[in-house]
Amino acid sequence: MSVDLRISPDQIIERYLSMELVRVTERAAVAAARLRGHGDEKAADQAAVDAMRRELNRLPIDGEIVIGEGERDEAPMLYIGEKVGNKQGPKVHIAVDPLEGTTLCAKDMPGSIAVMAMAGAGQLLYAPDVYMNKIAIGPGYPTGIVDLDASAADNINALARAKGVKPHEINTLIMDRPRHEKLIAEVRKTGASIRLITDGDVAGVIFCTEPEKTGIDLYLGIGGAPEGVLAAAALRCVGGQMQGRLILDTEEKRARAATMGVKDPNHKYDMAEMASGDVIVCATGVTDGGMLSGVRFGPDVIETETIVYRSITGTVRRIYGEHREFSKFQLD
Ligand code: VTB
Repeated sequence: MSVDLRISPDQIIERYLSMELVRVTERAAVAAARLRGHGDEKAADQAAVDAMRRELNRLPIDGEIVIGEGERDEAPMLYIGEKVGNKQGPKVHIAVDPLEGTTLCAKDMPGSIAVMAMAGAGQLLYAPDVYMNKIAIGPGYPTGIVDLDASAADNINALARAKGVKPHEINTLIMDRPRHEKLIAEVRKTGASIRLITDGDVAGVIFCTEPEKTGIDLYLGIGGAPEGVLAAAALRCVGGQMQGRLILDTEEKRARAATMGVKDPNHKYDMAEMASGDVIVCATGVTDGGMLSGVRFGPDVIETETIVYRSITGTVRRIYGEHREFSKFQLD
């Protein structure tokens, strides 16, 4: 009996590539985790970048990095615009953060991950490496219930009403940065709680998708734009709402953004403008965190935990890997 294993072109990204992406973030996570707790952010990041790039270049794709380690002149690898893959496959755009939370990894603190997103060409925002002001909530709320341009108090009150709770029962997540002093004071006035995180706002935004589990209803504040696009891609897969605005506060940044196709420097991007079409997002834990367990190194087995999101079906898969052939990680 012969079995027809052909996959229709529109299913190539998901059916064929999602497992390949798992390998990519697994490799990056294991490489970074080897340097976990060694106090060297740069080395851990470099290890993750090398491993991720190596794996990406094996994939049957004609890929281009649209969110990466930086712009061409500042990042030798996985820079924005770099072509990856063996060129024998679909044209795809890729957003990567080989080690999201380098400091968390260097200090062996919770929450560092290796993360990437893949979509058809033109479906992920081509964003420069600048800051982004972001707001995000999980699924189940009317569209537009929160807005980046509304005050924190208005957003918290609207969300509380929609959730049927008091404002002090709303839990927010904000990055612990001096730039958020005013925002934090505003949120405190409403009575809402704040989880302050030191790094890792991709996961911070994703936490909003499962408030019962994570305790987080609302993400607020300014983080990296690359992390914003990756988070928007994940949120698109499981539902939720997100808006982001690039912070282009100098002529130089506006010019850089313009070369990447940003027409209006003040544009408020919604989730679908940051990630559209059939998107796959894949993340592997480096250190233990609320979303994923970190890599475990045993004498004979390396264990990994990876989450894979797909936008068209909303499927979320958790993949626990037990790796027995260490040579594939090229650790020495
Ligand atoms: C974040 C966070 C990262 O950078 O977006 C943040 O997700 C923003 O920049 O883990 P600052 O650190 O300058 O505030 C990280 O903390 C590190 O890349």
